[in-house]
Amino acid sequence: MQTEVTRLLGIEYPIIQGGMAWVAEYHLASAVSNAGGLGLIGAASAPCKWVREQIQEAKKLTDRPFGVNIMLMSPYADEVAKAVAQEGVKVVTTGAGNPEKYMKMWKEAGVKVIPVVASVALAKRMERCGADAVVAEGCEAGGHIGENTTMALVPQIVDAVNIPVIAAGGIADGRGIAAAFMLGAKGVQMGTHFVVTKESQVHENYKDRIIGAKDIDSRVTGRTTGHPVRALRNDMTKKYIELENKGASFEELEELTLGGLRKAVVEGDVKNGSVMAGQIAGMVKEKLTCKELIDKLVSETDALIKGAGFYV
Ligand code: TUI
Repeated sequence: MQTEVTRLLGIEYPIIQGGMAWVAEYHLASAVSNAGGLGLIGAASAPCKWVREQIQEAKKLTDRPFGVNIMLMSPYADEVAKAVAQEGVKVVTTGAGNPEKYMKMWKEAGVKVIPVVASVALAKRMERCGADAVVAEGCEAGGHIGENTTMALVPQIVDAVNIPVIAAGGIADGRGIAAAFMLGAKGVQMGTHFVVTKESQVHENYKDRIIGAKDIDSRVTGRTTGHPVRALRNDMTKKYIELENKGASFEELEELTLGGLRKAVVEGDVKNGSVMAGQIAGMVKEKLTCKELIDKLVSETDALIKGAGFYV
């Protein structure tokens, strides 16, 4: 499975683990990198000190490349952006914004930069300012999302830029990876399936909620506030959507979700917390190790790409 993405990043398989807030910590990231993919530490809204410690711990557990995802709405984004360059992190991905102002610093430090984008316009802008690749994330994904589906977004971005495109959103098995390749992607990023891996440190209640989810179990909150977020339905999403339909203020809605992801990931409160997950949760049925998952993804994809069963 050598592609432009494996060559760019010096990894074995073009499979990137999403930089999920509260979920993507060093145990998970190093396990994914050791299994031949690219593990990411999700800086989310965490203080810079936490991110530095995570990077140092990951370095102890893997000699292979790993990356850091910078959530651009974080109050610590400026500090973390500098820290990753100083710590010699090989790859940075960004989410929930435009990372243009950090690009020069990262390129000078030799960091490979892969912004996550949800539109053709931002993909083109990222290519112009020196991005090495982009992740095109469709709205099947969990967490903060854009408007377009992966099926519609990926080929439009592939046509618009000359850098490699990595598909994300709605991918959980070899069929999804093979489909992404057919759309012109040179790699994939997956989140939800990695949440339930053995190395993932999230509360078992969160993992079990994903394993038990059906195809229609996710909801999007925050469409009215301009911050749409996909999570599995529960008391929180129900209340949120009711309030939204009543025209509640941004502050009222924020109060409902404040700390919600931590509540679900750390405390296991999957009723009142925010159980962010993609539409593909309904397909995730097993808690595998990262190596078992990646080996399974690679053999499923290989079988499809090499033609076995492709035309039957
Ligand atoms: O960033 C993500 N997913 C996330 S971030 C996150 S933390 C959070 N928690 C609660 C509320 C809000 C965020 C949870 N999940 N994915 C990458 C992504 N980026 N998806 C969509 C975008 C995006 C959207 C708009 C990127 C850029 C953009 O516009 C930037 C601009 O200036 O044009």
